[in-house]
Amino acid sequence: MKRGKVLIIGPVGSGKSTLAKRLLGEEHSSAKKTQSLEYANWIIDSPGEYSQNPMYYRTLMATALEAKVLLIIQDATRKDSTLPPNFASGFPLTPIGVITKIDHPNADIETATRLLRTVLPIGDIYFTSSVTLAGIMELKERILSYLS
Ligand SMILES: Nc1nc2c(ncn2[C@@H]2O[C@H](COP(=O)(O)OP(=O)(O)OP(=O)(O)O)[C@@H](O)[C@H]2O)c(=O)[nH]1
Ligand SMILES: [Mg+2]
Repeated sequence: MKRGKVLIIGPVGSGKSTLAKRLLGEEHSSAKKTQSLEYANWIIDSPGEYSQNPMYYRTLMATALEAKVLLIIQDATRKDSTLPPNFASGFPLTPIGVITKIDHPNADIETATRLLRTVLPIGDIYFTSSVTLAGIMELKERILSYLS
């Protein structure tokens, strides 16, 4: 059976592509800047600009038609959220929140959770590090349970 896909959104540099690699089992490789939608196996990775400029929201919406799950990324080191309140509910997908870079010395998980909750009022939030791999397996299992 053909598997559904997960669409990953979030601002520039928030760790989307690195997370995508970890989810696909690449434990050490690092990511180059994402210039366009990138399809790899069951993941659709988006450039951070698409989550920072409303001009691209239509593209994200159209791409969502190919996906089943929406992964919304909040960088634990950021003090702002680039997406509008309740953005997740505009997508006909199962949303999952992910707070990345929890290993980082500047990570502020409480603030990140509060920011992510404005975009995703309900739904699971996972806490991950692409450095220590914390939370990656749990997140992967949850995503795959929705995609199969
Ligand atoms: N400390 C730490 N750094 C991370 C983590 N994940 C990603 N990074 C770093 O964050 C930077 C940006 O990572 P990317 O995965 O390219 O970010 P992105 O969201 O794909 O960025 P765009 O493609 O520009 O939208 C890189 O320098 C990564 O090494 C993490 O879990 N912990
Ligand atoms: Mg990227």
